[in-house]
Amino acid sequence: MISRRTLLQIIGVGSAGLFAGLARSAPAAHDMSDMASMEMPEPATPAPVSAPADPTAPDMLPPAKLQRHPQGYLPVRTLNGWTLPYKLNGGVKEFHLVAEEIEHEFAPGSRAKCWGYNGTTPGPTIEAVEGDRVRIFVTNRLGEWTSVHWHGIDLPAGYDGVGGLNQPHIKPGETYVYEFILRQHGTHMYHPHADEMTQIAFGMMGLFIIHPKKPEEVRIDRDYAFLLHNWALHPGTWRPDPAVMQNFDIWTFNSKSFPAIEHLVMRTGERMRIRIGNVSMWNHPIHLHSNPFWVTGSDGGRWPRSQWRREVTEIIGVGQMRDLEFIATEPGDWALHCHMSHHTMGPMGHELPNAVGVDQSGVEDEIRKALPGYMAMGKNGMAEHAGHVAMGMLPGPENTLPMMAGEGQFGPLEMGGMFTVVKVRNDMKTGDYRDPGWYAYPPDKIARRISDDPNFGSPQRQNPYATTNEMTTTPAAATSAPVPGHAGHGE
Ligand SMILES: [Cu+2]
Repeated sequence: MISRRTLLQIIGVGSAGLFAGLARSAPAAHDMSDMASMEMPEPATPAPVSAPADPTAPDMLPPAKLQRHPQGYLPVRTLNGWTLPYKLNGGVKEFHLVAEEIEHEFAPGSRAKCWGYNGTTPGPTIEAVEGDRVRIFVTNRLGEWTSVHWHGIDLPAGYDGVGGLNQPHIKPGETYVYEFILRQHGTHMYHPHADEMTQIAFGMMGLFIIHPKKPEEVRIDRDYAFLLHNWALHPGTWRPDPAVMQNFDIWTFNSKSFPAIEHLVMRTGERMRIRIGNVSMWNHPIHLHSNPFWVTGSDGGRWPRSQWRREVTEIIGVGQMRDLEFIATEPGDWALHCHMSHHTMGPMGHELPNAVGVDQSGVEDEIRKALPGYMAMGKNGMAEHAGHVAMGMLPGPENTLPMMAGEGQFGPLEMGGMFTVVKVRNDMKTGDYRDPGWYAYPPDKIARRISDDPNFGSPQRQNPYATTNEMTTTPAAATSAPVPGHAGHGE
Protein backbone atom coordinates (compact mmCIF):
# COMPACT_ATOMS: atom_id res chain seq x y z
CA MET A 1 0.00 0.00 0.00
CA ILE A 2 1.27 3.49 -0.83
CA SER A 3 1.72 5.58 2.28
CA ARG A 4 0.13 8.99 2.45
CA ARG A 5 3.47 10.68 2.37
CA THR A 6 4.63 8.73 -0.65
CA LEU A 7 1.38 9.51 -2.42
CA LEU A 8 1.74 13.21 -1.74
CA GLN A 9 5.33 13.12 -3.00
CA ILE A 10 4.28 11.30 -6.15
CA ILE A 11 1.70 13.93 -6.97
CA GLY A 12 4.21 16.66 -6.38
CA VAL A 13 3.09 18.27 -3.18
CA GLY A 14 5.99 17.12 -1.04
CA SER A 15 6.67 19.81 1.52
CA ALA A 16 9.80 21.28 -0.01
CA GLY A 17 8.44 21.58 -3.54
CA LEU A 18 5.07 22.97 -2.54
CA PHE A 19 6.17 25.60 -0.12
CA ALA A 20 9.20 26.70 -2.07
CA GLY A 21 6.87 27.22 -5.00
CA LEU A 22 4.49 29.28 -2.91
CA ALA A 23 7.27 31.42 -1.60
CA ARG A 24 8.50 32.20 -5.10
CA SER A 25 5.08 33.19 -6.34
CA ALA A 26 4.22 35.27 -3.28
CA PRO A 27 3.70 38.93 -4.07
CA ALA A 28 5.19 41.64 -1.89
CA ALA A 29 3.02 41.03 1.14
CA HIS A 30 0.99 43.71 2.85
CA ASP A 31 2.63 44.42 6.19
CA MET A 32 1.50 41.73 8.57
CA SER A 33 4.23 42.29 11.15
CA ASP A 34 1.71 43.41 13.76
CA MET A 35 -0.21 40.19 13.27
CA ALA A 36 2.72 37.99 14.17
CA SER A 37 2.41 38.64 17.88
CA MET A 38 -1.25 37.65 18.00
CA GLU A 39 -2.47 34.17 18.83
CA MET A 40 -2.82 32.75 15.37
CA PRO A 41 -1.13 30.36 12.97
CA GLU A 42 1.47 31.84 10.65
CA PRO A 43 -0.49 32.74 7.51
CA ALA A 44 2.18 32.18 4.91
CA THR A 45 3.86 29.06 6.27
CA PRO A 46 1.44 26.18 6.57
CA ALA A 47 2.84 23.14 8.28
CA PRO A 48 4.85 20.86 5.98
CA VAL A 49 3.16 17.65 5.00
CA SER A 50 5.77 15.50 6.68
CA ALA A 51 5.34 17.22 10.07
CA PRO A 52 1.77 18.44 10.23
CA ALA A 53 0.78 20.96 12.85
CA ASP A 54 -1.22 19.50 15.69
CA PRO A 55 -4.57 21.31 15.47
CA THR A 56 -5.15 20.68 19.16
CA ALA A 57 -1.94 22.51 20.04
CA PRO A 58 -2.74 25.51 22.24
CA ASP A 59 -1.74 28.11 19.65
CA MET A 60 -4.31 26.80 17.14
CA LEU A 61 -7.23 27.00 19.56
CA PRO A 62 -9.12 30.15 20.44
CA PRO A 63 -7.88 31.78 23.61
CA ALA A 64 -9.20 30.31 26.87
CA LYS A 65 -10.38 33.75 27.98
CA LEU A 66 -12.13 36.44 25.96
CA GLN A 67 -12.27 40.07 26.97
CA ARG A 68 -14.46 42.83 25.62
CA HIS A 69 -13.09 44.76 22.68
CA PRO A 70 -12.24 48.44 23.33
CA GLN A 71 -15.30 49.31 21.21
CA GLY A 72 -17.43 47.57 23.80
CA TYR A 73 -18.44 44.34 22.09
CA LEU A 74 -17.93 40.81 23.33
CA PRO A 75 -15.84 39.03 20.67
CA VAL A 76 -17.33 35.87 19.19
CA ARG A 77 -15.73 32.55 19.89
CA THR A 78 -15.28 30.79 16.60
CA LEU A 79 -15.47 27.04 17.34
CA ASN A 80 -12.02 25.53 16.70
CA GLY A 81 -11.17 28.76 14.92
CA TRP A 82 -9.84 32.26 15.33
CA THR A 83 -10.51 35.96 14.71
CA LEU A 84 -8.40 37.81 12.15
CA PRO A 85 -6.37 40.65 13.71
CA TYR A 86 -6.63 43.98 11.94
CA LYS A 87 -4.49 47.09 11.69
CA LEU A 88 -5.98 50.56 12.16
CA ASN A 89 -4.84 52.84 9.36
CA GLY A 90 -6.24 56.38 9.47
CA GLY A 91 -9.45 55.16 11.09
CA VAL A 92 -9.87 52.31 8.62
CA LYS A 93 -9.72 48.70 9.84
CA GLU A 94 -7.38 46.82 7.52
CA PHE A 95 -7.68 43.06 7.26
CA HIS A 96 -5.66 40.76 5.04
CA LEU A 97 -6.96 37.44 3.77
CA VAL A 98 -4.72 34.99 1.95
CA ALA A 99 -6.46 32.35 -0.17
CA GLU A 100 -4.27 29.27 -0.15
CA GLU A 101 -3.96 25.52 -0.05
CA ILE A 102 -3.65 24.06 3.42
CA GLU A 103 -3.45 20.72 5.10
CA HIS A 104 -6.48 20.24 7.32
CA GLU A 105 -7.46 17.63 9.89
CA PHE A 106 -11.20 16.89 10.22
CA ALA A 107 -10.56 14.74 13.30
CA PRO A 108 -7.57 12.60 14.26
CA GLY A 109 -7.22 10.00 11.51
CA SER A 110 -8.53 12.10 8.63
CA ARG A 111 -6.52 14.81 6.91
CA ALA A 112 -6.85 16.39 3.51
CA LYS A 113 -5.43 18.94 1.15
CA CYS A 114 -8.03 21.68 1.51
CA TRP A 115 -8.23 25.30 0.46
CA GLY A 116 -8.84 28.05 2.96
CA TYR A 117 -7.64 31.44 4.14
CA ASN A 118 -4.55 32.33 6.20
CA GLY A 119 -3.78 28.70 6.94
CA THR A 120 -7.18 27.42 8.04
CA THR A 121 -10.61 26.30 6.98
CA PRO A 122 -12.83 28.02 7.74
CA GLY A 123 -10.71 31.12 7.28
CA PRO A 124 -10.37 33.46 10.24
CA THR A 125 -13.48 35.25 11.45
CA ILE A 126 -13.64 38.92 10.57
CA GLU A 127 -15.18 40.98 13.38
CA ALA A 128 -16.00 44.68 13.17
CA VAL A 129 -18.61 47.16 14.32
CA GLU A 130 -21.52 48.72 12.48
CA GLY A 131 -20.29 52.05 11.13
CA ASP A 132 -16.67 50.90 10.75
CA ARG A 133 -14.91 51.42 7.45
CA VAL A 134 -13.07 48.21 6.54
CA ARG A 135 -10.37 47.66 3.92
CA ILE A 136 -9.78 44.01 3.14
CA PHE A 137 -6.79 42.87 1.13
CA VAL A 138 -7.17 39.50 -0.57
CA THR A 139 -4.03 37.78 -1.79
CA ASN A 140 -4.45 34.76 -4.03
CA ARG A 141 -1.91 32.00 -3.45
CA LEU A 142 -3.98 29.34 -5.19
CA GLY A 143 -3.16 27.91 -8.58
CA GLU A 144 -6.36 29.34 -10.09
CA TRP A 145 -8.20 32.62 -9.90
CA THR A 146 -10.59 33.50 -7.11
CA SER A 147 -12.71 36.34 -5.67
CA VAL A 148 -14.40 37.01 -2.34
CA HIS A 149 -18.11 37.62 -1.89
CA TRP A 150 -19.16 39.28 1.39
CA HIS A 151 -22.33 37.29 1.92
CA GLY A 152 -25.26 39.32 3.21
CA ILE A 153 -23.34 42.55 3.53
CA ASP A 154 -24.86 45.77 2.25
CA LEU A 155 -22.19 47.38 0.09
CA PRO A 156 -21.51 49.00 -3.30
CA ALA A 157 -21.89 46.47 -6.16
CA GLY A 158 -18.25 46.83 -7.17
CA TYR A 159 -17.22 45.11 -3.94
CA ASP A 160 -19.74 42.26 -4.05
CA GLY A 161 -17.11 39.87 -5.35
CA VAL A 162 -18.78 37.86 -8.10
CA GLY A 163 -15.88 37.22 -10.47
CA GLY A 164 -16.75 38.37 -13.96
CA LEU A 165 -19.87 40.25 -12.82
CA ASN A 166 -18.62 42.73 -10.22
CA GLN A 167 -14.85 42.60 -10.78
CA PRO A 168 -12.12 40.88 -12.74
CA HIS A 169 -11.01 37.63 -11.10
CA ILE A 170 -8.05 37.74 -8.72
CA LYS A 171 -5.35 35.77 -10.54
CA PRO A 172 -2.73 33.64 -8.80
CA GLY A 173 -0.20 35.89 -7.07
CA GLU A 174 -2.38 39.01 -7.24
CA THR A 175 -3.77 41.03 -4.33
CA TYR A 176 -7.08 42.87 -4.58
CA VAL A 177 -8.52 45.35 -2.14
CA TYR A 178 -12.15 45.72 -1.06
CA GLU A 179 -13.25 48.76 0.95
CA PHE A 180 -16.67 49.59 2.34
CA ILE A 181 -18.50 51.00 5.34
CA LEU A 182 -20.47 48.54 7.43
CA ARG A 183 -24.03 49.85 7.38
CA GLN A 184 -25.66 47.04 9.37
CA HIS A 185 -24.99 44.49 12.08
CA GLY A 186 -25.49 40.74 12.08
CA THR A 187 -24.03 37.33 11.34
CA HIS A 188 -22.54 37.09 7.87
CA MET A 189 -19.93 35.13 5.99
CA TYR A 190 -17.47 35.38 3.15
CA HIS A 191 -16.69 32.86 0.44
CA PRO A 192 -15.37 32.81 -3.14
CA HIS A 193 -17.64 33.58 -6.07
CA ALA A 194 -15.25 32.03 -8.58
CA ASP A 195 -15.20 28.30 -9.34
CA GLU A 196 -17.44 27.96 -6.27
CA MET A 197 -18.09 24.28 -6.82
CA THR A 198 -14.41 23.54 -6.24
CA GLN A 199 -13.33 26.37 -3.98
CA ILE A 200 -16.21 26.03 -1.50
CA ALA A 201 -16.06 22.22 -1.63
CA PHE A 202 -12.39 22.52 -0.62
CA GLY A 203 -13.25 24.64 2.41
CA MET A 204 -13.03 28.30 1.36
CA MET A 205 -15.39 30.14 3.72
CA GLY A 206 -15.30 32.32 6.80
CA LEU A 207 -17.53 34.18 9.25
CA PHE A 208 -18.00 37.94 9.08
CA ILE A 209 -19.54 39.25 12.30
CA ILE A 210 -20.70 42.85 12.51
CA HIS A 211 -21.42 43.92 16.06
CA PRO A 212 -24.12 46.56 16.58
CA LYS A 213 -23.00 50.11 17.23
CA LYS A 214 -25.37 50.55 20.18
CA PRO A 215 -25.03 47.94 22.94
CA GLU A 216 -27.63 45.19 22.57
CA GLU A 217 -30.70 45.59 24.76
CA VAL A 218 -30.58 41.96 25.83
CA ARG A 219 -27.02 41.29 26.80
CA ILE A 220 -25.16 38.21 25.61
CA ASP A 221 -22.69 36.49 27.92
CA ARG A 222 -21.17 34.04 25.43
CA ASP A 223 -21.19 34.36 21.69
CA TYR A 224 -20.25 31.27 19.67
CA ALA A 225 -20.11 31.00 15.88
CA PHE A 226 -19.63 28.23 13.36
CA LEU A 227 -20.27 27.30 9.74
CA LEU A 228 -21.88 24.06 8.57
CA HIS A 229 -20.21 22.20 5.74
CA ASN A 230 -20.04 18.82 4.00
CA TRP A 231 -17.11 17.11 2.36
CA ALA A 232 -16.60 14.15 0.07
CA LEU A 233 -13.27 12.70 1.13
CA HIS A 234 -13.37 9.20 -0.26
CA PRO A 235 -11.65 6.56 1.87
CA GLY A 236 -7.94 6.43 1.20
CA THR A 237 -7.87 9.77 -0.65
CA TRP A 238 -6.41 13.12 0.37
CA ARG A 239 -8.37 15.67 -1.62
CA PRO A 240 -12.10 16.43 -1.23
CA ASP A 241 -14.11 15.49 -4.33
CA PRO A 242 -15.94 18.57 -5.60
CA ALA A 243 -18.18 16.60 -8.00
CA VAL A 244 -20.24 14.93 -5.26
CA MET A 245 -23.70 16.40 -4.82
CA GLN A 246 -25.42 14.34 -2.12
CA ASN A 247 -23.44 11.48 -0.62
CA PHE A 248 -20.90 13.30 1.47
CA ASP A 249 -18.52 11.52 3.83
CA ILE A 250 -17.79 14.19 6.39
CA TRP A 251 -20.19 16.63 8.07
CA THR A 252 -18.62 19.46 9.98
CA PHE A 253 -18.99 22.43 12.31
CA ASN A 254 -16.17 24.78 11.29
CA SER A 255 -14.52 22.03 9.23
CA LYS A 256 -14.23 19.71 12.25
CA SER A 257 -16.02 16.42 12.74
CA PHE A 258 -17.04 15.12 16.18
CA PRO A 259 -15.21 14.28 18.42
CA ALA A 260 -12.77 16.95 17.21
CA ILE A 261 -15.37 19.71 17.52
CA GLU A 262 -14.77 21.95 20.49
CA HIS A 263 -17.40 21.90 23.25
CA LEU A 264 -19.39 25.02 24.09
CA VAL A 265 -19.24 26.00 27.76
CA MET A 266 -21.36 28.32 29.86
CA ARG A 267 -22.53 28.99 33.40
CA THR A 268 -26.08 28.35 34.57
CA GLY A 269 -28.08 31.54 34.12
CA GLU A 270 -25.87 32.94 31.38
CA ARG A 271 -27.29 33.83 27.98
CA MET A 272 -25.49 32.18 25.09
CA ARG A 273 -25.80 33.08 21.44
CA ILE A 274 -24.89 30.48 18.84
CA ARG A 275 -24.43 31.97 15.37
CA ILE A 276 -24.67 29.34 12.63
CA GLY A 277 -24.16 29.73 8.90
CA ASN A 278 -24.56 27.12 6.19
CA VAL A 279 -22.16 26.85 3.26
CA SER A 280 -22.93 23.18 2.60
CA MET A 281 -25.10 21.43 0.01
CA TRP A 282 -27.83 20.41 2.51
CA ASN A 283 -30.18 22.18 4.90
CA HIS A 284 -29.43 21.28 8.49
CA PRO A 285 -32.01 21.13 11.30
CA ILE A 286 -29.82 22.06 14.23
CA HIS A 287 -31.17 20.76 17.51
CA LEU A 288 -30.17 21.81 21.01
CA HIS A 289 -31.03 19.67 24.02
CA SER A 290 -31.95 21.33 27.32
CA ASN A 291 -34.15 24.44 27.25
CA PRO A 292 -35.82 25.71 24.11
CA PHE A 293 -33.86 28.58 22.54
CA TRP A 294 -35.05 31.72 20.83
CA VAL A 295 -34.24 32.32 17.18
CA THR A 296 -33.29 35.97 17.36
CA GLY A 297 -31.47 36.99 14.24
CA SER A 298 -29.84 36.27 10.90
CA ASP A 299 -27.92 38.06 8.16
CA GLY A 300 -30.56 40.71 8.72
CA GLY A 301 -29.22 41.47 12.21
CA ARG A 302 -30.88 40.91 15.54
CA TRP A 303 -34.60 40.78 14.91
CA PRO A 304 -37.16 42.88 16.80
CA ARG A 305 -38.24 40.93 19.90
CA SER A 306 -41.74 40.51 18.53
CA GLN A 307 -40.19 38.27 15.84
CA TRP A 308 -38.23 36.01 18.17
CA ARG A 309 -39.40 32.39 18.12
CA ARG A 310 -39.00 29.66 20.69
CA GLU A 311 -37.72 26.45 19.13
CA VAL A 312 -35.69 23.38 19.94
CA THR A 313 -34.68 22.72 16.31
CA GLU A 314 -33.99 25.35 13.69
CA ILE A 315 -33.31 24.58 10.04
CA ILE A 316 -30.33 26.50 8.80
CA GLY A 317 -30.94 26.54 5.06
CA VAL A 318 -28.14 26.54 2.49
CA GLY A 319 -26.75 30.06 2.32
CA GLN A 320 -28.56 31.16 5.50
CA MET A 321 -27.35 32.40 8.85
CA ARG A 322 -29.29 32.07 12.10
CA ASP A 323 -28.70 33.30 15.62
CA LEU A 324 -29.95 31.09 18.45
CA GLU A 325 -30.01 32.40 22.02
CA PHE A 326 -30.57 30.42 25.12
CA ILE A 327 -30.38 30.72 28.88
CA ALA A 328 -29.17 27.59 30.64
CA THR A 329 -31.17 26.62 33.70
CA GLU A 330 -29.97 23.03 34.22
CA PRO A 331 -26.31 22.15 34.64
CA GLY A 332 -25.10 19.17 32.66
CA ASP A 333 -23.77 18.00 29.30
CA TRP A 334 -26.28 18.76 26.54
CA ALA A 335 -26.07 17.60 22.94
CA LEU A 336 -26.05 20.13 20.08
CA HIS A 337 -26.34 18.45 16.71
CA CYS A 338 -27.88 18.27 13.26
CA HIS A 339 -31.06 16.22 13.40
CA MET A 340 -30.48 14.58 9.99
CA SER A 341 -29.21 11.34 11.46
CA HIS A 342 -26.75 10.67 8.63
CA HIS A 343 -25.23 14.08 9.30
CA THR A 344 -23.99 12.93 12.70
CA MET A 345 -22.17 9.99 11.11
CA GLY A 346 -18.69 9.56 9.76
CA PRO A 347 -17.84 8.15 6.32
CA MET A 348 -19.90 5.14 5.26
CA GLY A 349 -21.02 3.26 2.19
CA HIS A 350 -24.67 3.72 1.28
CA GLU A 351 -25.14 0.76 -1.04
CA LEU A 352 -24.98 -1.89 1.68
CA PRO A 353 -27.52 -4.69 1.85
CA ASN A 354 -29.79 -4.24 4.86
CA ALA A 355 -28.71 -6.99 7.26
CA VAL A 356 -30.89 -6.07 10.22
CA GLY A 357 -32.82 -9.17 11.29
CA VAL A 358 -30.86 -11.45 8.94
CA ASP A 359 -29.15 -14.56 10.30
CA GLN A 360 -25.79 -14.46 8.49
CA SER A 361 -24.07 -17.33 10.27
CA GLY A 362 -23.77 -19.64 7.23
CA VAL A 363 -22.92 -16.80 4.87
CA GLU A 364 -20.14 -15.58 7.11
CA ASP A 365 -18.23 -18.87 6.78
CA GLU A 366 -18.59 -18.86 3.00
CA ILE A 367 -17.41 -15.25 2.60
CA ARG A 368 -14.45 -15.89 4.90
CA LYS A 369 -13.11 -18.41 2.37
CA ALA A 370 -12.64 -15.53 -0.07
CA LEU A 371 -12.18 -12.71 2.43
CA PRO A 372 -10.30 -13.99 5.49
CA GLY A 373 -11.31 -12.13 8.63
CA TYR A 374 -14.68 -11.08 7.23
CA MET A 375 -17.13 -10.31 10.01
CA ALA A 376 -20.88 -10.44 9.43
CA MET A 377 -22.50 -7.55 11.23
CA GLY A 378 -25.70 -5.67 11.59
CA LYS A 379 -28.14 -8.44 12.58
CA ASN A 380 -29.32 -6.49 15.62
CA GLY A 381 -28.61 -2.97 14.38
CA MET A 382 -25.45 -0.96 13.83
CA ALA A 383 -24.41 -0.29 17.43
CA GLU A 384 -22.04 -3.27 17.44
CA HIS A 385 -20.14 -1.50 14.67
CA ALA A 386 -19.20 1.30 17.08
CA GLY A 387 -18.14 -1.31 19.63
CA HIS A 388 -15.90 -3.06 17.12
CA VAL A 389 -14.33 0.26 16.12
CA ALA A 390 -13.69 1.07 19.77
CA MET A 391 -11.96 -2.31 20.20
CA GLY A 392 -9.77 -1.67 17.16
CA MET A 393 -11.30 -4.62 15.27
CA LEU A 394 -12.26 -2.42 12.31
CA PRO A 395 -9.30 -0.29 11.32
CA GLY A 396 -11.00 0.88 8.09
CA PRO A 397 -9.23 2.18 5.02
CA GLU A 398 -6.35 4.62 5.29
CA ASN A 399 -7.20 8.24 6.17
CA THR A 400 -10.81 7.52 7.05
CA LEU A 401 -12.80 8.26 10.17
CA PRO A 402 -15.05 5.60 11.68
CA MET A 403 -18.74 5.72 10.75
CA MET A 404 -19.55 6.08 14.44
CA ALA A 405 -17.18 7.89 16.73
CA GLY A 406 -16.91 9.79 19.95
CA GLU A 407 -16.76 8.46 23.46
CA GLY A 408 -18.62 9.79 26.48
CA GLN A 409 -18.15 8.95 30.13
CA PHE A 410 -20.68 6.10 29.80
CA GLY A 411 -19.58 4.60 26.46
CA PRO A 412 -19.60 5.20 22.71
CA LEU A 413 -21.62 8.23 21.53
CA GLU A 414 -22.03 6.73 18.04
CA MET A 415 -21.79 10.15 16.44
CA GLY A 416 -19.15 11.27 14.00
CA GLY A 417 -20.17 14.47 12.30
CA MET A 418 -22.27 17.49 13.18
CA PHE A 419 -22.39 16.90 16.92
CA THR A 420 -20.94 18.60 19.93
CA VAL A 421 -21.73 19.21 23.58
CA VAL A 422 -22.90 22.30 25.44
CA LYS A 423 -21.44 22.06 28.93
CA VAL A 424 -23.44 24.00 31.50
CA ARG A 425 -21.93 24.34 34.93
CA ASN A 426 -22.88 26.29 38.05
CA ASP A 427 -19.31 27.43 38.60
CA MET A 428 -17.94 28.47 35.17
CA LYS A 429 -16.19 31.80 35.57
CA THR A 430 -17.27 34.70 33.37
CA GLY A 431 -15.27 34.70 30.16
CA ASP A 432 -13.63 31.35 30.91
CA TYR A 433 -13.90 28.98 27.95
CA ARG A 434 -11.89 26.07 29.28
CA ASP A 435 -13.38 22.61 29.00
CA PRO A 436 -14.62 21.60 32.47
CA GLY A 437 -14.60 17.87 31.61
CA TRP A 438 -17.64 15.58 31.77
CA TYR A 439 -20.50 16.48 34.07
CA ALA A 440 -20.59 14.81 37.50
CA TYR A 441 -24.22 13.65 37.71
CA PRO A 442 -25.91 13.70 41.11
CA PRO A 443 -26.53 10.00 41.84
CA ASP A 444 -30.25 10.61 42.41
CA LYS A 445 -30.68 12.48 39.10
CA ILE A 446 -29.54 10.06 36.44
CA ALA A 447 -31.24 7.23 34.55
CA ARG A 448 -30.20 3.89 36.07
CA ARG A 449 -30.87 0.16 35.67
CA ILE A 450 -33.43 -1.38 37.97
CA SER A 451 -33.98 -4.74 36.20
CA ASP A 452 -32.48 -7.01 33.54
CA ASP A 453 -35.65 -9.07 33.09
CA PRO A 454 -37.28 -8.34 29.68
CA ASN A 455 -40.66 -9.22 31.22
CA PHE A 456 -40.22 -6.63 33.92
CA GLY A 457 -43.40 -4.70 34.70
CA SER A 458 -45.51 -6.19 31.86
CA PRO A 459 -46.30 -2.79 30.31
CA GLN A 460 -49.03 -2.49 27.69
CA ARG A 461 -47.79 -3.28 24.17
CA GLN A 462 -49.68 -3.54 20.89
CA ASN A 463 -49.24 -5.33 17.60
CA PRO A 464 -52.41 -4.68 15.61
CA TYR A 465 -50.94 -6.17 12.39
CA ALA A 466 -49.89 -9.55 13.80
CA THR A 467 -50.81 -12.34 11.37
CA THR A 468 -50.30 -15.22 13.79
CA ASN A 469 -51.62 -15.82 17.24
CA GLU A 470 -48.43 -14.57 18.84
CA MET A 471 -48.17 -11.31 20.62
CA THR A 472 -51.34 -9.31 20.61
CA THR A 473 -51.61 -7.34 23.76
CA THR A 474 -54.82 -5.88 25.01
CA PRO A 475 -55.06 -3.51 27.93
CA ALA A 476 -56.74 -6.29 29.89
CA ALA A 477 -53.97 -8.79 29.18
CA ALA A 478 -51.32 -6.24 29.89
CA THR A 479 -52.58 -5.58 33.35
CA SER A 480 -52.99 -9.24 34.26
CA ALA A 481 -50.22 -11.55 33.06
CA PRO A 482 -47.14 -11.57 30.80
CA VAL A 483 -48.09 -12.08 27.14
CA PRO A 484 -47.21 -15.45 25.55
CA GLY A 485 -44.30 -15.14 23.14
CA HIS A 486 -43.21 -11.88 24.77
CA ALA A 487 -39.55 -12.82 24.93
CA GLY A 488 -39.38 -13.33 21.15
CA HIS A 489 -40.90 -9.97 20.29
CA GLY A 490 -38.79 -7.85 18.03
CA GLU A 491 -36.95 -10.71 16.38
CU1 LIG B 1 -27.54 18.12 8.70
